[in-house]
Amino acid sequence: MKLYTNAHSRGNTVLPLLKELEIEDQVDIIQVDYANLNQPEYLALNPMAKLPFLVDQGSVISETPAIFAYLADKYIEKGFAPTLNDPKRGEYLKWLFFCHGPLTEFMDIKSLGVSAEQIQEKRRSLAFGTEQSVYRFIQSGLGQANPYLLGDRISAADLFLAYWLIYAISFKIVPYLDEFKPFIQMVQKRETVKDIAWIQMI
Ligand SMILES: N[C@@H](CCC(=O)N[C@@H](CS)C(=O)NCC(=O)O)C(=O)O
Repeated sequence: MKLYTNAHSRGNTVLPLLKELEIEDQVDIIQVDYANLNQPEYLALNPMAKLPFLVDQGSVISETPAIFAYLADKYIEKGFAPTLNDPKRGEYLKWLFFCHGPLTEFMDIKSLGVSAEQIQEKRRSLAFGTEQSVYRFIQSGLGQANPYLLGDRISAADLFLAYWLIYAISFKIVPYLDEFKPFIQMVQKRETVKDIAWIQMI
């Protein structure tokens, strides 16, 4: 497999997953400058001209949560994804999709400086609804976490949510609410991320 990424890209979130799955030796890391993403060789792989993307046996997997889901399924024996017939799988997918959908939209809208009044006015068509509903959803999920989102085993969804929260909190898009702390601190203590500066920066 080849993972196309660079030091500034959200491809950084995939690197600890490779460690967690113990597959670092099976993935070549290809460094690509953002400035080169519009070259034909990269556009042929990802017409979005974005990083990261993973290539496995001729298939191109772009979109970070798709890479998470793909790798966790490919190495399902490592326990980072519930199996197909596990009822927890629906909740697992819910968290991956929530982070990539409503949470990402919310963060983009906030970082663009859209006012609370505009958000309120457009809330029915915005995927995240309101700021309050985003926090309520995460607080409720973490309130039921035991200690991970799906119970006593960590999954790729925990890693993905933790990265998004750490990123959003460090950029002051989201406040570091008390309800987030035990979960984030638990993920920060994992051996695979202890040397990753941006994950430890809050
Ligand atoms: N939806 C994509 C977004 C990827 C994305 O926005 N990547 C940024 C880096 S974090 C990028 O490649 N930016 C380079 C550019 O737009 O020139 C995902 O989740 O993987």
